[in-house]
Amino acid sequence: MKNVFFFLIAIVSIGFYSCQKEPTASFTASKTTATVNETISFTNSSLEGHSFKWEFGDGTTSTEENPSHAYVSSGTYIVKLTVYSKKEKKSDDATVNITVTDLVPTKCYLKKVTITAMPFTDGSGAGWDTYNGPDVFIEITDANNVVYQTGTTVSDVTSSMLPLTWNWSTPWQFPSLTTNYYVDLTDYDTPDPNDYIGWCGPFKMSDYMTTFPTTMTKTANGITITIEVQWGN
Ligand SMILES: [Ca+2]
Ligand SMILES: [Ca+2]
Repeated sequence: MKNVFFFLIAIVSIGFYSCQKEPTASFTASKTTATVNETISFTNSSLEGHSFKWEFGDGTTSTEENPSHAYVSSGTYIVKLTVYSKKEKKSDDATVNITVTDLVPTKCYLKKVTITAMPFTDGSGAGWDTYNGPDVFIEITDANNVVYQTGTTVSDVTSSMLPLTWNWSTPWQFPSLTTNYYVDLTDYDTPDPNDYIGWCGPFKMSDYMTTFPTTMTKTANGITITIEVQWGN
């Protein structure tokens, strides 16, 4: 009698067990390397899954069967899918590593030009303005003297007024990343004649496209200029 009882328990257990099929977790990602904010789709290929829990490795989760996700910062993330049987009696999980990199900038914008040094006399030792300091304005030019941008004039500049800054409230996009741009300084006085003080540069953005700095400094013709840029796409 005792044996029959245990036999019945065993039958019931096997019956119950066989109702609870073992889930097997598996999935694929549309890409395992992505850039920031790029959407990655996940395709669930799990077997006998009744419900799903996705952990994207950045603190976010989903219970969708086939979710998609985008990462807001670079890094390596482990995506974990946990698959549950009915009533979550059994589970299995699978993981995939996703590497997220920052988007490489393809555009550059000028935000600010700062003059930290400039000559106050010409080659003959004469001042730019007979009466007082030079009235300085800047132009962004190229090697062919095409003028792309012109900064407002700062009157009667003296050395104690340095550094002089020009800001672009709307950053100006460099039309080409491989062109040498220059900052030209001119003294614009009346009635004293206008004088070309000199150029500083060149600034060629492609020279900076491995480290993507936001400031670059050049010295030429006694002029030292720092430009501030913004990278974008
Ligand atoms: Ca002058
Ligand atoms: Ca002046």
